[in-house]
Parts: sequence; structure tokens; C-alpha cells
Amino acid sequence: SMQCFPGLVLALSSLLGALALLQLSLYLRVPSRYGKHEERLCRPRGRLPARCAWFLQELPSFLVPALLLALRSPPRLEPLGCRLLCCLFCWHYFYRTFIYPFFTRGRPFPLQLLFFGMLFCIYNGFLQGYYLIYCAEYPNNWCTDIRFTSGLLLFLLGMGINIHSDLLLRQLRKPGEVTYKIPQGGLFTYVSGANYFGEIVEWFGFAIATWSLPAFAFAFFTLCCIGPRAYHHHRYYLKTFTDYPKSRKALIPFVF
Ligand code: NDX
Repeated sequence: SMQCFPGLVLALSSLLGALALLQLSLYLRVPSRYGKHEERLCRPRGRLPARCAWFLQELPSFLVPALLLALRSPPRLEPLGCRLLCCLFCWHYFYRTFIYPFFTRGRPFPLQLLFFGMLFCIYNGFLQGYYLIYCAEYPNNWCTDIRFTSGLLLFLLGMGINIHSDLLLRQLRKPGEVTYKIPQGGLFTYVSGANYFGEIVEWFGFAIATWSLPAFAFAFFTLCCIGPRAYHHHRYYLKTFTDYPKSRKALIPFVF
């Protein structure tokens, strides 16, 4: 049966950190080619409806840790590492897999990116789940530790911002529409990438609550992946809409 190999966790986390840097170097100048940054000439054959694409892409991040959790035997008594924290991760991906895709009004998604996205979700789902279920050990009073409580709070706050902002974006379009408009309301009042800001806060909260290398590596990856994307969205809006709110920042309210 499976057990904890600290070397494996270290290796996988380091590779995730390296991927984050690769991502940053690739996408700082040019945005990743999906959504509003996709080239017009892309063959329609190489795409899948947004609904299927997001469902398939994010499913492994829910399924892999959920299966690891279900197959863990004998069940651990420590409730925190094994259950609550892993369930937080699964909870996010439950939303992203089973709720978000069914309401999205996004454009068809490129198959090639879907493939890499899925690989990424398998990798990260395994790393986070494996670490929390087989390796993590917390003292009995971790529930009252400032890292756990503040991290959990940030996680919930970020998730709330992310879901609310996703909803505001969706409401910009009628079903079947594919045009872009200026997002309004919520945190979009302050930043162009309100959904991304929420997601980043969420995963840094998760990292603090779990106080673990894999979770910090993932939070860093998220920052390197969607941070530049928020910046490219911002530039796109400034270029496209002459009446775009001047005081709005790219990612961090009042700062950047
Ligand atoms: N999926 C995370 N890398 C990614 C997919 C792409 O969950 O090869 C990372 C995720 C993947 C990426 C994933 C990993 C790295 C990959 C990358 C592709 C290349 C890259 C594989 C897995 C890679 C290396 C080199 C390392 C191998 O038509 P539309 O689609 O634009 O419509 C949009 C709509 N909308 C508007 N509608 C009207 N008016 C406007 N002005 C609008 N603006 C937007 O709203 C969409 O339907 C919707 C949201 O659009 P957008 O662009 O704001 O968000 P999007 O990027 O689609 O993300 C959706 C949500 C969001 O909440 C975000 O926080 C979360 O997913 N997310 C996204 C990416 C990664 C991630 C979270 C994470 O790292 N945690």
C-alpha cells in the first residue's frame, strides 16, 4: 500500500516551481492563446466547446485527490491533514468541474491547451492529494493555529471573490454571444482580473492553512500563470475600449 516518500514530494514540488518559472517566461510577453487572446486563424477543428473543455480539463484535479481520499486505508484518525484540508482542495475543484463549466458562455477552447491543462490537473491533483493524505502531520491544536485560521479565512474570501467575479463575467453575455464587454461591479470596479485576484488569494490562503511546500508551489504557479494573464486582459481592454475606467488596475486593487 502507499506510503509517504518525502523525496517524491520535494521533487514534484520543485518541478512545479520550475514549471511556474517557465510559465512566467513564456507568458509575460505573449498571453497563452485561449479566450480573448486566441488568434483568429486557429482552425475550428482544433477546439472543443468551452463546456466540455473546462469539464475535462479540471476533472482530474477533483477526481485524483477524491480517489486517494476514498482509497486511503486504514482511515487515518487525524481529521485535519487527511480530511478537512484535502476536502477544501476538492471543494474548489468540485465547483470548477461540476458547476463552472455548465454555466460558462466562453468561446470554444483549443484542444492542444486542453491536453496540457489536463496533464497539469492530474499532476497537481496527485501532488496536493498525496501530500495531504499520506505525508502531512499536524499538531492536535492546528485548528486554532493562526496559520490555519488566517489561511482558511483567505481561502474562503478568495473563493468568494473568484466565484462572484466568474458570475459577473458570465452575465456580460447572453447565451450564444461571443463578444467582449467592459466588466462592471464587484472587484472589477478596481481590477481587470478580479476572478484571477480571487483565485490567487484563495491558493495562497490554502498554502498558509496547510503550511506545506506543495501548496506554496501551487500558489506560486497560479500567480505565474494567471498574473500575467490579468495584465494581458488589462492591456486588451485599454486597447479595445476608449472609455475603459482609467483608475482600474490589472490585478491588485490600487497597486498594480
Ligand atoms: N486552467 C489553471 N503551460 C488552465 C487552462 C490553461 O484552471 O502549457 C491553469 C486552470 C492552462 C493552465 C490551466 C495550465 C498551464 C497551461 C495553460 C495553457 C497553456 C499552459 C497548460 C490548467 C502551458 C506549460 C508551459 C507550463 C506546460 O470567450 P472567453 O472564453 O474569453 O469568455 C470568458 C468570459 N469573459 C468575458 N465575457 C464577456 N466580456 C468580457 N470582457 C470577458 N472576459 C472574459 O469569462 C470566459 O468564459 C470567462 C472567464 O474568462 P477569463 O479569461 O477571465 O478566465 P479564464 O482564464 O478562462 O479562467 C477561468 C477561471 C478563472 O476563475 C481562473 O481564476 C481559473 O479559471 N483559472 C484559470 C487558469 C488556471 C488557474 C485558474 C490556476 O492556475 N489556478
